[in-house]
Amino acid sequence: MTEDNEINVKSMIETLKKSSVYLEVFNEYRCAIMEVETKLKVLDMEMSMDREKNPIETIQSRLKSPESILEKMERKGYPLTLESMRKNLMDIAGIRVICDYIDDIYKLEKYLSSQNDITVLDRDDYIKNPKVNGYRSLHLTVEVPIFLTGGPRPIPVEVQFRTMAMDFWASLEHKLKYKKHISQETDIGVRLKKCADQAAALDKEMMQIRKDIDSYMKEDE
Ligand code: 0O2
Repeated sequence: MTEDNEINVKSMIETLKKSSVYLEVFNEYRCAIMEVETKLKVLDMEMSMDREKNPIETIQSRLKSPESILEKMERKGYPLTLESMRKNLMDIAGIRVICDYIDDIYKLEKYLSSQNDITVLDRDDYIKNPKVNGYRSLHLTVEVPIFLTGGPRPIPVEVQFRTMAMDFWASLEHKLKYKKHISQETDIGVRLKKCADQAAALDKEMMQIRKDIDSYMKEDE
């Protein structure tokens, strides 16, 4: 890309950010994030009654930036129109749910997916099937209606469920490898994968310790 083109794209993005269409569309995705976040917080509160401990450690949300939207649409070869963005990009609204234990992830997924107004569009279980680099998370794309003055509008939201150990690894790996093309076969790739496997072993052991403590407490009652 020449410098001229770069300036063009940047100014186009800046103009777009100020347009009413942009604000309207992005507000819809913001509302969808609020809807799903509320559902997760309600589940977290209810599930905490059983165990005296909330299953969710933190919830983070983000709207994909226009720069990142443009990059993804160009990379995937999608037409650069609003209609195509709505149809093809499922991760404009993104929520990351950090849980204590792996079994909490699957419970939350089950309770969220079974709600009447939620439609699961896609599911990638990178916990049962980690990526070759060791990345683990459960990705769920759900569609949720937002209720506007003109009626309901279904909006997709990508929800990533992770444990704290998975998040620790993914956050550092993202920072370490960001914009660097480090192949999986290199020493760095192999060592990062080893760290991901160690984090997974830690998750498994912590969950087992929690289960052992639970059964010990039951025996004691
Ligand atoms: P951001 O800012 O988090 O959105 P894509 O990769 O986006 O072209 P797809 O199918 O949506 O296509 O990708 P995928 O791999 O199912 O999920 C993409 C998101 O998952 C990434 O978003 C990351 O948040 C996370 N992710 C996936 N793989 C890895 C990985 O190997 N390492 C880390 N650290 N995170 C991963 P983006 O696009 O990075 O940006």
